[in-house]
Amino acid sequence: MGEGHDFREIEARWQARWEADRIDEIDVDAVRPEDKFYNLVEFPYPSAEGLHVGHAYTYCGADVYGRFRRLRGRALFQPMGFDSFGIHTENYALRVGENPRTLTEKTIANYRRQLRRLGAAWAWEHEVVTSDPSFYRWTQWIFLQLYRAGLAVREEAPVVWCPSCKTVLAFEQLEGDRCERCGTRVTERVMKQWFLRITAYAQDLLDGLDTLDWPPLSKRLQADWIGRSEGLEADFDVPEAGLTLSAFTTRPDTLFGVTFLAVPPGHPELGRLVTPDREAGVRELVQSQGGPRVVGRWAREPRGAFTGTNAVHPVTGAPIPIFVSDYVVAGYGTGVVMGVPSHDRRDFEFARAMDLPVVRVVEPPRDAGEPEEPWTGQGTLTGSGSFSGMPSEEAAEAISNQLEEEGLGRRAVRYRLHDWLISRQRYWGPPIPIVYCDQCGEVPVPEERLPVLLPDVKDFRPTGTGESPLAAVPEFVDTACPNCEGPARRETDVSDTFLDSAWYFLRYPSSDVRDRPWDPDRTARLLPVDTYAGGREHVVRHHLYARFVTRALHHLGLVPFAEPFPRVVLHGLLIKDGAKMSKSRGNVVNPDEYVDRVGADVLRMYLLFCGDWQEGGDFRDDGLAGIERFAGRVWRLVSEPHEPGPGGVDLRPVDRAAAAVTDHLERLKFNTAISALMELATWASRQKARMSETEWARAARWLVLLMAPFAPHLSEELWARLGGPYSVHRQPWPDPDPEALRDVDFTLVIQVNGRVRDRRTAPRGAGRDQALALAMESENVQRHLDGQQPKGVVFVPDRLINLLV
Ligand code: ANZ
Ligand code: ZN
Repeated sequence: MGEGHDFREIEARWQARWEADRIDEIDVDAVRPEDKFYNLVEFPYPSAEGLHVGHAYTYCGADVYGRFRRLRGRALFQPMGFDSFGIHTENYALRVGENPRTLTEKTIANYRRQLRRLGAAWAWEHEVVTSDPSFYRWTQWIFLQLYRAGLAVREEAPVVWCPSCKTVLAFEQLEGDRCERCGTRVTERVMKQWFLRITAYAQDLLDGLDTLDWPPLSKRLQADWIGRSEGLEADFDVPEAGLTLSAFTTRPDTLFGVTFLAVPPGHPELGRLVTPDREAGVRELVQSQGGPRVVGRWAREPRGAFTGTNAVHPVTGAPIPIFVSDYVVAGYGTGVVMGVPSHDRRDFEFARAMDLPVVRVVEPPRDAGEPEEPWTGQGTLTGSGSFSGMPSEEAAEAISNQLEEEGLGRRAVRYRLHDWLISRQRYWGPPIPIVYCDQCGEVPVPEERLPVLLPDVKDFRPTGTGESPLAAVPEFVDTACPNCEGPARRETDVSDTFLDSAWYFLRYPSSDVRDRPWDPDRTARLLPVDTYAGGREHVVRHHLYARFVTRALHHLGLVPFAEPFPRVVLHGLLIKDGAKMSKSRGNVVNPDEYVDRVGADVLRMYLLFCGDWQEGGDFRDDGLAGIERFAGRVWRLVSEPHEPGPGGVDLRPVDRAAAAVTDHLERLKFNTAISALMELATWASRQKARMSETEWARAARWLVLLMAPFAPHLSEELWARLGGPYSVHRQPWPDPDPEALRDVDFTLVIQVNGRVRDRRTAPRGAGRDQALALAMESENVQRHLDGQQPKGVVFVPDRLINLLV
């Protein structure tokens, strides 16, 4: 019993009532598209430790926002589910020696319980579980649609292999040269694998970013990951070997500075390039290096060996020695580098190591940099024949034109993005629905025979042989060809978990539909998602994959929109007592424990009060105690009887608080919204005794309504005690009287070039000139203007002024 209110009893009672009344469900067959608010949050993978407070942090922020939208008139659809397939779940099952299927059932049950206790408005009737056949049947179906469209292909390629997880990985699942799941340093293998052709959508995915309301950082990270480069493919003849090597360069202006070519150890023409006397040296390099390099992001000292063969420079005709080097990435550009040591750092290091000449062909604008160092910027050309004297940009155009005219090169666009490798040699995932027949070759499983069920097996340990454990299950592998009924073998790899999460949001509205992945009418009513809330770690993985799958389905006419998440909001990192939370530090906040101790309402409010949600917060138990006291204060204030006073109380502070809370919520500033609620509660307790019955009714009701998104249980209880109609969560949001908001002070935010430099109190309705005058008075602003006059002024009435210099 914390300060007089029995939160345990109250929270349990209202949760039961809401569930019985289906208050958080909507009619997905009737909701109007303009009314709905699809509030998506990242669904968790159910781990054994239970719900992480990081998830609770995401969910509380998203839920408060969703509830706010509902109180403002939208039909909230806020589903929840479980990303229960995948290596993470399986690795845990291996550790504890339990079958992932039974383990998953248990962990999900625990998560459901924990998620319910948070008091969020989950639409549980639309739950999805990715490891359930009713879900993965459609993951397999999507694979087949992509397969038919030529977007799922099986290819032999050098791939990244995790020796500990014993499976291949996608590039997005690397952190540097380590497996993102287990931290082991990865190696490479050449294997026949399934790829999804995300690269076919590289440009579309890049262009689509412009249409999205996403944090700028997310957009930038995705754009960098896609990595578009424009440049030139320059052809270098190799008469000695009877072939031509094309090199992709983003700096055609440096063509005259080329002093070598380099190819990766796995280059297909290596056999023809290496002369007999050089074979030993090249072999040594290739072997010590361990095969082809597909990952260009690994930092390592460049090493190399001369092939014994020269190419011919396309313009000067000079002989250019060809090297094999492990700094060249097999899968990027043309897989051939034209080495310009004077203007590229890696080429420079390589040339040093190999004792190759460094010829400067671009003069820096000023005498910048050490002559010993490569100059990687632009400048004026020198030693470049008729192009000497031209600025870099102009020379790049002129050289590209000349090579194109002479048929010695062509302009080209390249992307860093690789195709998405989805095969996993593991057990716990959806089997890839393909059959191999001696007669018919690769045959897709017919849609009506889906799902290809994941069999129950005793031994689900990864084998490390390059085959999934399913390969050892004859009842699974041996099958009849869907085409000719002859003997055939099933594909034994399962697909990447990220394929499950690339479409789960399409399934939520149709989670109960049996005969198709999604109902078109429901999809048109509910999608795309209105707001997607999550952490920052998914930007190049999950968000990119989901965008790709949605786009591909859109092109196939299967969904009516190209972008699944027009708006994404990201929260910052939650820390504990100033330190990062980690198991080893033993400072991980367990949401369950806190719900037990202080209740969901207090935990929710504190999570959102301990910092700016979008920036991150610091969870401290003493801070939590402050919120506990606040909840107790509100409880006593509203639940204790009111003896009507003389009346005549100026109620404008109530309207102003409503306006402030609304404004903060619109901008996801939960912490300042809670501060405004605290101020309102303090004011109301001071005035309570003076208020008339009607005055008190208005003040108390508005306070409770404004608190409803944050503290749903407490508010429901107090609302009922005030005699309000059930439910507080279905009331209209307080609409402040504009008269009450006039002539009141507000805090003017003063920025210089978009950064906050000061704040001043100003009367509401103050004009641009008045705001500018206030801004110019500020010492700190003057310091940042550094004597300059602002070139431009952005003025947002009643909020901010931004001076641009
Ligand atoms: C000559 C040159 C001179 C380059 C210079 C740069 C600076 P981005 O911008 O990331 O697209 N390159 C091309 N293919 C490569 C491969 N397979 N492995 C490793 N490096 C490769 O990078 C394009 C630049 O990366 C290309 O432009 C090429 O080096 C190198 F002063 O060509 B450059
Ligand atoms: Zn066949």
